[in-house]
Amino acid sequence: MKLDAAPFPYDFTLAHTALVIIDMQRDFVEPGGFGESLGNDVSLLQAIVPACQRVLHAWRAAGGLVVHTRESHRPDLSDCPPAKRDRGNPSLRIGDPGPMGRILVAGEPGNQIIPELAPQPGEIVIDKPGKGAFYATPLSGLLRDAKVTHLVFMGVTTEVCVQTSMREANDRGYDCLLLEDCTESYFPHFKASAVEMMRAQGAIVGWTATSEQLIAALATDVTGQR
Ligand code: C5J
Repeated sequence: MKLDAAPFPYDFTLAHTALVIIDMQRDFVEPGGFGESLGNDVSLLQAIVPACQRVLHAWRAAGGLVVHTRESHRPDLSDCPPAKRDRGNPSLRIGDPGPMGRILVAGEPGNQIIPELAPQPGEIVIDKPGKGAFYATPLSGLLRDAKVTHLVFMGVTTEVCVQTSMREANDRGYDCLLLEDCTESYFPHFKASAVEMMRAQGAIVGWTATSEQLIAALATDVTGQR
């Protein structure tokens, strides 16, 4: 399949590509979670949910592999370095009780993926203690076993966990595509810069395209009209 991506076409086969959805959790997207405790306007992130849903439905219908990630810590916070918990001056810190349970702690309501994008049985769910999806997680081995060589990214936030995960993947040899309208930041100018820098210098980190482009390519492939 060939996508008319930037800065040049992105070639991939569904059998060797995973859709990676980064941290579309209630803690980041809904009021009362970690994102809002840091002083952010979460409505910016909510705006991408319909486009993410359209991609997820199309990807599932085409039979593609789906990976969801959650930024998530053990209840005893043994995987949360003090440097991460103690930094800054948020109204709630990681592990503190908030309106949706303990902030960024596994199993708490706020740590779950938003219902609109909830994982289905058989999809991979990665709990990650860092920003990147590969750091201290089993993701590399799972992708190797599934013979995945290409990753299509969406999720939040563009310049933090999405960008870190895409850079980690790029260094591990994956061809990465970012769906521009399926990723968002609390800071629109950070999103714009991150998207631009990832596809710069001949796709130095990866490619970018829109959800419509991907969905159109999937539809073409499913009907065999390549
Ligand atoms: C942040 C993330 N922003 N998922 N996490 O701390 O981008």
